[in-house]
Amino acid sequence: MKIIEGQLTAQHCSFGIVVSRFNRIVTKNLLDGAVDCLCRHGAREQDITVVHCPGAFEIPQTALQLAKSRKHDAIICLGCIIRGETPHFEQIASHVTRGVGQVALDTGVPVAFGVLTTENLEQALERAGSKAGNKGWDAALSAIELVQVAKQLAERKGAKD
Ligand code: INI
Repeated sequence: MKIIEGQLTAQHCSFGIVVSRFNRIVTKNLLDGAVDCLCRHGAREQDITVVHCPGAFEIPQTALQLAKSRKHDAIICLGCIIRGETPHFEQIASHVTRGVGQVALDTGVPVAFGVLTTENLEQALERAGSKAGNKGWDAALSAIELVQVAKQLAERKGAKD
């Protein structure tokens, strides 16, 4: 039986992070968490590129450009959509979810999803570095795992089992 599993090391890997400014009080914590996770797993700060975009709606288009640059082993998408009084919450949430997934499938670059969708600001803050952990940190860890799996699959390609 062959088992392929990504090691949790970010050494010698390059990451692009797309983070939206809307609900910045939350997204800055997601960004801090993601960078902390990458560095704790061996990434160097100079191998991390952070791109800011206005809101969650713009995350997929920004991530697509970053992925197409082929400069990063993985992209991490961070944002925060709060239902609150936002009538188009569902539309933005489904657009960003589908769009980010599409970037990964269209480019083949691993993309991790760290976009919060919550009912209110309190829930969002809980998921951005307080009692419910930090979803930016979690997304970065997924990105590391995806990079390592992708590397193993690429090495295996062409080699006889
Ligand atoms: N963008 C968010 O990232 N989160 C939100 O909660 C949000 N709300 O509530 O509207 C939001 N809207 C802005 C949107 O993402 C775009 O930036 C804007 O429509 C300009 O294209």
